[in-house]
Amino acid sequence: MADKELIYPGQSVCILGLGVTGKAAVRYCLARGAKVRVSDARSEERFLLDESQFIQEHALEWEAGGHSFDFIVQSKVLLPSPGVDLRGPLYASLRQVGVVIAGELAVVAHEFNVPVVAVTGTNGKTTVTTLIGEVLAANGKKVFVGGNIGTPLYEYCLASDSYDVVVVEVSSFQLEASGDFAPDIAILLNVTPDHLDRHESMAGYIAAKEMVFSKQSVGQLAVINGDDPYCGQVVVPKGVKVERFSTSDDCSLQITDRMFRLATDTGNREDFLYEFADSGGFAAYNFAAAFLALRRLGLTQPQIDKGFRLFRTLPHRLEFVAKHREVSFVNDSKATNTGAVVGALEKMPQGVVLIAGGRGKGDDYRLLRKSVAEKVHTVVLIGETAEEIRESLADVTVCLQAKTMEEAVSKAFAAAAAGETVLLSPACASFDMFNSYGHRGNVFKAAVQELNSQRQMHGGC
Ligand code: UMA
Repeated sequence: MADKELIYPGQSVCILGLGVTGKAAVRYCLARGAKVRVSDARSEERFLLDESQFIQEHALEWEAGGHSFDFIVQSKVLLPSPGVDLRGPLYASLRQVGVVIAGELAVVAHEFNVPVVAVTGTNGKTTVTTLIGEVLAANGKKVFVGGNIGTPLYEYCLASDSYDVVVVEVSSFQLEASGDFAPDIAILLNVTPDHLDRHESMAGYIAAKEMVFSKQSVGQLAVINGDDPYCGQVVVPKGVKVERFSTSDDCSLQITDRMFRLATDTGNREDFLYEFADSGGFAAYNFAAAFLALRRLGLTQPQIDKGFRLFRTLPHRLEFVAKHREVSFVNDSKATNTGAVVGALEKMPQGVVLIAGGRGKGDDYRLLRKSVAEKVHTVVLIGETAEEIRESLADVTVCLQAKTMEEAVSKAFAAAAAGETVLLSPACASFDMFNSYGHRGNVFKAAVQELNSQRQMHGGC
């Protein structure tokens, strides 16, 4: 069955999970005339407390406290939220009796009549999605920016406005059930271990990432990091144009010190200065990927240059917070995997006190050993993974433990000497102690400010 026919008047649909995606899915399906029921894993009491108004407003049939075969099987189509892990016997049984399981990308795949840019990768997705959106907007384009960044694509379908371009951040969870979704430009920024509790292995994680290209065809573009070994394993369908960005000279865009060297049709190189971008590290790769997409969308070099210069980096990504008694505090709460922490430490001078830990995602913390041994003299561990990280790092650095972020900041500050940096770069998700990485970063920033006011009260300088 083509994805096009999935949701239509009278179709019976069950939506799994009533979070951000689930609520948008309800409104999308009702707007398309489907019959909708909802199943959520939250306890019945919690679910009613949080959602009774939404349920009443949309007159939904529902179950809570888990997902049951008998409830779901009354629908022909099942729309899971990205957080739902589709392994397991329930989903196998539902498939066996003919229930179609489709993620958001599969459902909306046929809804686009403007160019779609999809951005994926382990780190930098939100930055590159935002960057492309902002450069387009700065050049007068009406852009819908959505996906994993926070606004479901269902909202694009429901919007009364018309747009020139859609830019969507896509996660491996969303790609797992992406059906016929075929972006005109698909970007793969990098792949390092993440979400291995869900994808089981690196092979499973890469296979999910590869889905961003799998339905592309002739005339569409794949933009891929040419320096990343895992990205090198990805297969792109025949006929799809591939443009790679890397530091070597045999790719579409060569990253050199402060310059992008672009391959042209004549075989020569055209240079583009990027002095405005935070050079080195991930930043140059992020700008390079965005550059190739923007060029493909028809923007000229001066137009791209203008947009890049206006761009300001997002919070919680190596965000400088404050300096107290010659100790710098940096908030990198968005670093929820080891690859991101390694990238952050690469940019740090010697003498780092690292605050790390949280909810694990199957990552192997031994991947931090080299960078930590080089730059970090003390790690302050928080959250559920504290012991696991300690076991991975105890012989290369001093490991301390803290129960709260406030305690972690206080211990880190005490361990840091003048001229050193306290870096929050957790390598883990935040949900064991906080609502989101943003919440975690804000609590860190507040604790740093509190430290300052306490010192002022006690007459510190
Ligand atoms: N639920 C179930 N059954 C389950 C799992 C969850 O019923 O097996 C229910 C929960 O009780 C809750 C709802 O589902 O009611 C939550 O759904 P969800 O976890 O899919 O989250 P949403 O609120 O729909 O948000 C999702 C993305 N979340 C995840 O992928 C976990 C958001 O990305 C995204 O912004 C939003 O859709 C819009 O696209 C967040 C994220 O952490 C920021 N993403 C991961 C990442 O970036 O690393 C992939």
